[in-house]
Amino acid sequence: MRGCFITVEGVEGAGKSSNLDFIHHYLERCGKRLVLTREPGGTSLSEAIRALLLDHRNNEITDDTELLLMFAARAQHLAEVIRPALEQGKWVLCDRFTDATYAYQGGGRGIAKERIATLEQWVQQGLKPDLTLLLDIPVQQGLERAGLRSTPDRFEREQIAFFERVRAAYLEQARRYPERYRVIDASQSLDRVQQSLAEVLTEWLVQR
Ligand code: Z5A
Repeated sequence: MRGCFITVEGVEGAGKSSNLDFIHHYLERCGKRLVLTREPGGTSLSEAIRALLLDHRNNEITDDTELLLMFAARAQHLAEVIRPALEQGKWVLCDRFTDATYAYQGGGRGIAKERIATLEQWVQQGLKPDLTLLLDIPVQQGLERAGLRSTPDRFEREQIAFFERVRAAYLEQARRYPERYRVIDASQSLDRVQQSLAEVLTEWLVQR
């Protein structure tokens, strides 16, 4: 039987890194074998593309180039890691996926959704996450949390208006796909966020 594909999304400072281990261990305690991976990245080629995308010195990257690099990294990641794992019945837990493209390149950069959808169809051929956990936080609060980091990457140098558009695009995706999206209030304390995640995961596991 094909494994399940779970993605975790959120704006800057939402706490994805802080919660991925929790989600991973929670699902393992429920008896699931998991592959933990991330986007952009997850293979050596895709990690090299990630380095190009995040390097703050690459400020000549155009919006279209950024979009195509995201999907180039994704195509390789799907072929090498995600599809083989799912076909072997493993579950895949991925830190960001195509919803991030709709949010950052669509909402943030203003690229038309139809253009992203064309690439999504081409590269994914219908494969979509079974569950997307959106860690939602007001942009200002997220940026204050993330501000504790040392060297900002190419995305982290964007202005607050960019991240407001990213958050709005995520929430629009959540409204559009209620069957696979679960929105978690990430403005709470870490304990409360993890309690919410446990509740959502338990309910989702029972329903499927
Ligand atoms: N990107 C894109 O544009 N298009 C795409 O298609 C894809 C990605 C796939 C890299 O992603 C960039 O790629 C990303 C979007 C773009 N750029 N941005 N921005 P990434 O996922 O690797 O980068 P990230 O957003 O910086 O993720 P992160 O490292 O997981 O950060 P985070 O969500 O901000 O989480 P955190 O490091 O766990 O939390 C930040 C701080 O808050 C940290 O000090 C924590 O201790 C603290 N924290 C966390 N939770 C709490 C709570 N509940 N209370 C108090 N403090 C907390």
